[in-house]
Amino acid sequence: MDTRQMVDMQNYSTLFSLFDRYHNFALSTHINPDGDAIGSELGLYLFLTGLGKSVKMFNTDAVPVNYRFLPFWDSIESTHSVGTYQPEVLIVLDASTLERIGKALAKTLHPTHSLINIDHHATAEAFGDINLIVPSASSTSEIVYKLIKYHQTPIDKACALCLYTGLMFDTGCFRHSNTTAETHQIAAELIEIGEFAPDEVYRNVYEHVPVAKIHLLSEVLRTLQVTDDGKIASVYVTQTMFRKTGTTADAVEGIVNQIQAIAGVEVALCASEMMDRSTKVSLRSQGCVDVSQLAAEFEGGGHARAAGCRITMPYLLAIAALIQAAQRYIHPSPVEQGDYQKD
Ligand SMILES: [Mn+2]
Repeated sequence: MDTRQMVDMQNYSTLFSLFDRYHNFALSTHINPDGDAIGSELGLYLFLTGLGKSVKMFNTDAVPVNYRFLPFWDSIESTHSVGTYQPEVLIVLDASTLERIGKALAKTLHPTHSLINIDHHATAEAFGDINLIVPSASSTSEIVYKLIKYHQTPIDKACALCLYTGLMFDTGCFRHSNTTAETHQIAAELIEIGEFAPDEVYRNVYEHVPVAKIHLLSEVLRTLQVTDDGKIASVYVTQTMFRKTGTTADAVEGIVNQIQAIAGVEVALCASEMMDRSTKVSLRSQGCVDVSQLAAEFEGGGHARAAGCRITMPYLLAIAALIQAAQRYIHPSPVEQGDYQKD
């Protein structure tokens, strides 16, 4: 075991002592849950129930249809189900702030003893009593995988499928820069244990696209604009488009990745007009610009290559502000360049 593993081991051990001490656990994850959110939540649920714990899961938003092939997805309850229930330990997964689980849920769900935060976002806040934040991990599912390994508990079939799904999703099917030899090794082990067909997992997650989403995509692609230097591409989605195509905000997921694929584009952004006329923005980078910094300028966060923020401006103004800010990262002024070289 190397030094890094020793340090990890100590962090995980603090959690294990809570697993020994308490019996009632609740799990939650971020709003608009994605594959890693659901995968890590169900994976940890299966591990803890396997230890004989009483575990409840509460999410603000329903499990997206394409993750309903995962075991126990229908055990995830809504905010309304919390009532007066109080777990001894609340574990929040894949959420960089506590509010990311949803404001109402964050106000309703309180542990009597300990709040644990498990996350891999570089901008994660240490809002827990115990914070297992591992920015080097590809996904929260990978952290949960390691947690179970360090605990020396065998991973069961159902758990392997959930964690694999999270790992696959957050690495963009093993093509993003967070994909390493280790990610592939973990994936291989999970496939062996889970005895599932990886191509079926892929199809379940990505190839059940409702036709309404493709109609929305065609509307959105018509709004494509690329800056003169070819480095910033943007699209937007309006409430009118949602109404016209019969879709909701969750149909926007993935569109920004298509914009990012344009040759020469460094920063891609997809802006969604929200009901309250504020703008939700997804940002992607090819690597030169750290979009988590760009998002942070607008009180958002995320990863260097994938981030997001919400701006209280109409979408066209929000896009203009973001493009202006992004230009500074792509073409730093001589002063900023000087500062940069000093570091
Ligand atoms: Mn994640």
